[in-house]
Amino acid sequence: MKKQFLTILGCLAFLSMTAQKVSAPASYGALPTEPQLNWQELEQYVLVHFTPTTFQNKEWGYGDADPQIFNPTKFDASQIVNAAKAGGFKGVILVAKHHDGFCLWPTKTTAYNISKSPFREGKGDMVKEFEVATRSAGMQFGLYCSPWDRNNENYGKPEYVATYREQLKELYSNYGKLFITWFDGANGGDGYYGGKNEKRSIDRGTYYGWETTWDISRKMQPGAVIFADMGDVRWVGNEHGFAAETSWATFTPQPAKGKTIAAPGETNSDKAPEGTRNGKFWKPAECDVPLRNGWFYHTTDDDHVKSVSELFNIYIRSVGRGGCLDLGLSPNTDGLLHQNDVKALKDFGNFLKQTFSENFAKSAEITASEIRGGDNKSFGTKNLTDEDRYSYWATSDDVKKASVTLEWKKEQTFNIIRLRENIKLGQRIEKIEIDAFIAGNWKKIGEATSIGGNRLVRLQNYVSASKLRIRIEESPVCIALSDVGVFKEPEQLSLPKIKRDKDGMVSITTEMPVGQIRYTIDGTEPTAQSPVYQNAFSFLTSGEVKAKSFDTNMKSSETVIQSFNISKKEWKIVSATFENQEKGKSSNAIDENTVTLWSTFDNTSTTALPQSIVIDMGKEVTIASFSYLPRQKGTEGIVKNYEWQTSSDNSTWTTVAEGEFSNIKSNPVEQNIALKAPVKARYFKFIGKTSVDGNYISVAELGVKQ
Ligand code: FUL
Repeated sequence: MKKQFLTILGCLAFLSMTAQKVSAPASYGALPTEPQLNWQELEQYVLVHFTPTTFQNKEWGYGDADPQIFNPTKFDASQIVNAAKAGGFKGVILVAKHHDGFCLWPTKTTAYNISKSPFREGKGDMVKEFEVATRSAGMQFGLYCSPWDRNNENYGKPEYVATYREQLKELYSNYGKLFITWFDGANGGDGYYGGKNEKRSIDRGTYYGWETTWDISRKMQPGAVIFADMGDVRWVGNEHGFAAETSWATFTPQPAKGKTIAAPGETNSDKAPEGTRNGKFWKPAECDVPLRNGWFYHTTDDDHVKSVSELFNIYIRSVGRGGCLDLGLSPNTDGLLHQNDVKALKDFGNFLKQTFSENFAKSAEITASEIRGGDNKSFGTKNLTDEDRYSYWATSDDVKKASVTLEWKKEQTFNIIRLRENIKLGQRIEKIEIDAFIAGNWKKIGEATSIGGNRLVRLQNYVSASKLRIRIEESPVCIALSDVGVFKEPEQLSLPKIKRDKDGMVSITTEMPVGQIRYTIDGTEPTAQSPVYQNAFSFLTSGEVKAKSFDTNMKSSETVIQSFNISKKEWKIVSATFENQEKGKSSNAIDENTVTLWSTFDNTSTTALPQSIVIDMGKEVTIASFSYLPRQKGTEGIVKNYEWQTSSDNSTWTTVAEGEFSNIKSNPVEQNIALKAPVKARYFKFIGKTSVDGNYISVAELGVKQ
């Protein structure tokens, strides 16, 4: 008995010794919380914008819409949610209140809410309907409640902050467990404000008392991450959905230029795409981007739904760089997603499935140059393919450079390599290189910097090899890699690129040779019967050119659609309030080149806004809409409040459009402003009344559609 007891004791001592020998590596730097880990695992979710603003065909409601216009007679939350699910998205964030202030739930805090609309005869709760649809699809739910409220009469006063906090409390009490609570950076400015129609400026750093406000979130929704410029998950700094090639999950937020506190809307976002190596906090990037041009539905964008290639490119630059992809969905006035959006999501989801269904790493024999503890038990390479993000291959404390080699019995063809660290131990690896064993030699085929929770290295071409080696070249501490994946994305035909020059000549090319390109100019979908593209052709009107590549078996690519304004071949500048040859001459505004600018910037100038430019179109044109393309790099001089005037003689002018380009600073896409009724004119004047940045204006291109 005694002997047996001693043997057991001996075994236990031995086990504890070996366990000690292979203790886990110490963690490194800032670490993620449980809600951040949950967020990381979701990888992709959607953000739904649907308020009276949809019915006003705007991007930012002013706060003055009559609730009666909110009448989506066919609304079906599950149609929207299930379309997102088909796209591979695992969560839904609903904008419960946007900047227009209209609450999609029957709140007690303001009369400006869904109960005053015809929706479900005033008895509806759209937040609930979305929540139920989301949970029945097996997805997680999140909410966006805009801090800025252009309807509330108290906005700008302390009373509003109290109201806002009450709104959050209602949302946190009645819609179950949330995975995210989203705080937008746009706040303060002009609005309806209970009929006052004025500008209300706030101090973004202090007005909302963010610490106190976020305490409510933390207490009532402890499982939710806070999204904000400097929240638990940071805004990536653009609305293209792109993190930088090197993107750290850690970040030390800095206040915006001239400010002392980093707050939503006032954090320096220059460094947000990259994050901060060894930053103070774990704040990975959320990459938000709408499926269409804007966040709200506009009929004119029905043909501007992102293609599978565009979406996959975004996926690689967001999810593939350790961030999450937050894709904007915009139901139409019926309350449904348009069929083009549904199709794009389904095709994207299928593409993801095809790409990631087979992980070639699973059939490889994987060896490592060194293993913590010396054997394959606790920290061995088997952990690299078990789909568990937190089991991992590790090296001994002093081994900071190491490699893993994957070997197959026969050659494999692939183009995507996935790497994940066990981020519970922090973000460790700083640089890796990838080699393939091709024709008897090791050849370097790729490299990457930040790894973190998920890193996808997409090779330019497919590689066929029997061995693949990942070399970890730089890491301040030992390695804790949880995943190696090897995948092949489905082969795709090279897509057509459609361009038009200043003379109105359209050319269509592909990067790689294809069988043929077929195209249409009447808005219809190109088919195998459409004209074959041979030479550049003249296209002087506004409209769409659509093209598809075909291979020799007549298998076709996705359709590429290029919208054109009317050709500017005959256009001339009549006058511009300011000419600056060096910083950007006025003719740049009509040169069909989206990079060159007309800019009124001049250090010595005292010229004040508004400023304008007059254009002679050479003949009378029937104008249905105007367009303004802001600069694509930088924000200086981007016009916020605009006016267009027309004239037939360059002397009598009529104002035909005026308003604000909402959200243009964060999402600088072409702004198309439809006129109430078509106008005939030979001359037009574009007036920039205010700018989002600086006391001057800049224009990349001006356009007209018939
Ligand atoms: C922006 C907002 O101003 C837009 O309207 C939209 O809600 C987007 C997701 O965030 O900053």
